[in-house]
Amino acid sequence: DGNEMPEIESYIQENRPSKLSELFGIAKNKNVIFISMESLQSFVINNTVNGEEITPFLNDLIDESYYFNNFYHQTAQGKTSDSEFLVENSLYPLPSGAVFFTNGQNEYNATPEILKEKGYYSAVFHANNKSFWNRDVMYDNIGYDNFFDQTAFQITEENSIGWGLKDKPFFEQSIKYLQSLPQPFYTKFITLTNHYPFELGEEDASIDPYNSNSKTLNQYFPTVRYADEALKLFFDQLKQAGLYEDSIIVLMGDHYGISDFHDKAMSMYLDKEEITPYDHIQLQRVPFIVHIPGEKGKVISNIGGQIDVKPTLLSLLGVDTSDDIAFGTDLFADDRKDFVALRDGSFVSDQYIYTKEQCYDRETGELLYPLSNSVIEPDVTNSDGEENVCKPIKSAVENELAYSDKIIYGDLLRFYNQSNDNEE
Ligand code: GP9
Ligand code: MN
Repeated sequence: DGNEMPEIESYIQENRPSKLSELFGIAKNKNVIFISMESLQSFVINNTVNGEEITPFLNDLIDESYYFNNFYHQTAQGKTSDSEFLVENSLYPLPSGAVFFTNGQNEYNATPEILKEKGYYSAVFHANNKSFWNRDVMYDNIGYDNFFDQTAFQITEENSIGWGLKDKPFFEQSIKYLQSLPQPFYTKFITLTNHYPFELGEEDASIDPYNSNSKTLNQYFPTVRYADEALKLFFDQLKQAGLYEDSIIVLMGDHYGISDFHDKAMSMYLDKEEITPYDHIQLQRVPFIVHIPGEKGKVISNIGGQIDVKPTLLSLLGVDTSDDIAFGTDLFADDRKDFVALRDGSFVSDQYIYTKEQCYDRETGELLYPLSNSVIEPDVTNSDGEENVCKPIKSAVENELAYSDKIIYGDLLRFYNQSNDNEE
C-alpha cells in the first residue's frame, strides 16, 4: 500500500544538497550523448603498459572535461544492466539477481520519461539482441522512444569479435541514425568490444598485451586501447556531423573488467605486494567524464558513484528534481551526502573505506583497527574505548540500501507518482 513512502521521502528530502550547483542549467536543451564503456576501470587512465599509453584519447579528453577520479560503480549480478538501472533511476540495483529482469515492469520515474516532458526524444544504441538483460521491456517501460538494437546494424564476420559488432563499426554505423533523430535528444551508447574475455584480432591491436600469468589481464590492455580509439573516431564523426557543439557527452565505465580472481597479476601490474580488501574497493573506481561544449572542466576528486548520475545530468540540463525519489546527489553540488554505498554494503566515505568488516583510512589505506578480527560486529571499541568510526556510516548505508530495495520489491513508486500527479 505504499505506507513506507512518506518515511523514505523525508529521508531523501533531508539528504538533498541545500543549494543548486553553479552548473545548474548550463546545458539546458542540449543533446545528451551518454556512452556506457564496457568494463572500463579507472586504473588504466593516465597509465601505461609496456611503456605505452593505454588510453591516449581519454587522457586528452579529460583535459577539456570534468573528470571524476574517485567515482565508483555500484553494480551487482546485473552487470551492465545494473549500471543502466542506477544511471536512469538513481535507485540501487538488487543485492542479487538483475532488477532489469525481476522488476522490469515496475513503475519508475526514469530520466527518459522526465526528459520527454521537457521535449526530448530518447534512444539507445547497442548492437546486441534486444531482449538481452530484458532491455526491450525495461527501455519501453522507462520511456525510451527507440532502441537501435542488433537488427539496426550490419553485422558480418569481418566486423565482429567476441560478443558481436566491434566498437568502431558500431559507432560508425550509428551516426546516420543519430543525425536523423529529433533534437534535443537523450541517447545512450553501450559499447561491447572491451568485454571479458577481451578478444581482439591482430589487425585491431595497437598495443601489445601485458605479460603475466593472467591471460585476462594481459588482453585487457589492447582491448581497452581499441575502445579508446573507437571513441576518438566517434568524436571525430560527431564533429563532422555537426552534433558535437550542441551536445554534452558523458562517458562512464559500467563495472569492473578484472575480477579479484586476477589479483596476483594485478598486484604485479600495480607494483604492489598484494591486493588488500582496501585496494579491491579502490579498483572498483570507473571513469566518469562530462564534456560540455565551451567549458574547460577540471579533475574533481570528490567521491561519487553511479547513483549520482541522474541528479547530476538533470541538474546540468536545468531540470528541477526537488520531488524526485533519488538516492544520489548532484556531483557538482557543495554539501553532498558523504558516502558512496556499494551494493554489498561496503562503502567509501570522505574519510573512510569500509569492506569485509574492516575500516580503513581512505587516503592512506591504513587499517584503523588492526587488532580485532571483527571490528564492527559485535560491538568492539578500540583500546581508548571509542566506537569504531565506520560504524555509524555503516548503519546509514544499510538503511539507504534497504529503502531502495523496499521501493523496488514493493513497486512503491506506483503510489508516489500517482499522488504527485494528483497534486499537479
Ligand atoms: C551485453 C552487454 C554486456 O549486451 O551489455 O553485458 P555484461 O555482461 O557486461 O552485463
Ligand atoms: Mn558490462
